[in-house]
Amino acid sequence: MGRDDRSRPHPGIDPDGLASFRRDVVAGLSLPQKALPPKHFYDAAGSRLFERICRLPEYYLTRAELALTRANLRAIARFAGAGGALLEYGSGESLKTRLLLRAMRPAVYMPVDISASALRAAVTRLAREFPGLRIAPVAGDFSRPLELPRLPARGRRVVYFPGSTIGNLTPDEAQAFLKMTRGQVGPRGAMLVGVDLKKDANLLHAAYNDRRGVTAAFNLNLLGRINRELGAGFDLRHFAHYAFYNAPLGRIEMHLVSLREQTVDVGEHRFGFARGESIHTENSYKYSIAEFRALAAQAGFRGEKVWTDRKGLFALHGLIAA
Ligand code: AVJ
Repeated sequence: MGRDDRSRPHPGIDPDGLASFRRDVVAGLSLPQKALPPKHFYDAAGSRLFERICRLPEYYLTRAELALTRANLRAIARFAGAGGALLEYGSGESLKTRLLLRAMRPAVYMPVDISASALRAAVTRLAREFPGLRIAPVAGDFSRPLELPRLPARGRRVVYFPGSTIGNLTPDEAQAFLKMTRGQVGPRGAMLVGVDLKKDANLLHAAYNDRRGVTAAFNLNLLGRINRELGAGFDLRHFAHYAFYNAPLGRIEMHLVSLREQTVDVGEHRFGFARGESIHTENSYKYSIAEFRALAAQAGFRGEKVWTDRKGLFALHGLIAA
C-alpha cells in the first residue's frame, strides 16, 4: 500500500491558481464561523502528510477500501461490465484502480483530473501496465459537467469515485454532485462510489486524532500553506488541531482552534481570533448503507449492489441509473 495506494482526494475539485486560493481564504476567514475549504489541504506537503495518514494504524479507511476491493473484485468487475468506459474522478494512480482495470477490462479508461501533470504521470504508468487499454485522459474539473471524448457505440459509462471523498460534501452538495454524475453517465450508466460507514464514535475519533499527530500536522499545514503562498502571519504554535464526531450530523469535523486572543494578517486583511475560536477546516460525513442509498435515489440512482470489508467499516456502492 502506502505510496502505491495513495490517491489525492481532491484531484478534480482541486484548483485553481493563487488568486482563487486567496479569495477562498479571505472569504472563509471573514465568516462568523471561520472556515476554509478542505480542497486546499493538498499542496505538496499536505499530499505527503495525507499519504502518511493513509498508513496510520488508526486510519482504517484506506486499508478497508482496498481490502473490500480485493475481496470482491470479480463481483465489482461484473457489476461494471466489460467493454464499456470507466471514468475515474481522480487521476487513477491508486492500486485499487489498477486492480479494477485488470478485472474489468473496459474498452476505454478516462481519468478525470484538474492536474495535467498528475494525469500525465498516471497515463504513462498505466499505458505500460495495460498495453491494450485505450486511455483517454480528461483534464478538467469533475465537480462541473464535462465534455467527454466520444465513446464506442455500445459503451456503458461507469464512474469510479473511491476514497470517501464524497464525504467532504454536505448531503445536499453530495446529492447535487450525484445528480450531475447521473447526467454524465446517461440512462444506462452506473457509478461505483466509496463511502465511509457510520460506526463507533471512539473508532472515528481515533482515526482523526492519531497518536503520532500526523492528522494534526495535516490540519495545521493548511495555515503553513497560507503563510507560504499568501505571505500570511499565522503562528502555528498558537493554533491546535481539534477533531470530533458530530453525531447528530453524522460527520467528523476538523477545526483549528486559536489558543489565545490574536490577530493574523493575510496580505492587507487582518483577522481577529478570540481565545478558543476555531476555523472549521473539514467535514467528513459517514453514511449507513440505507442513508447513502436514499441520497443516491434522490439523485436518480438505484443502489444495486454494495460491498463492505469484513469489519463493516467501509462501503463501496454500485449504483445504476434509475
Ligand atoms: C480524503 C476526505 C476521505 O475525510 O477521511 C483524512 C481526509 N482528513 N484525515 C477523510 C482526511 C483527515 C479524508 N478524505
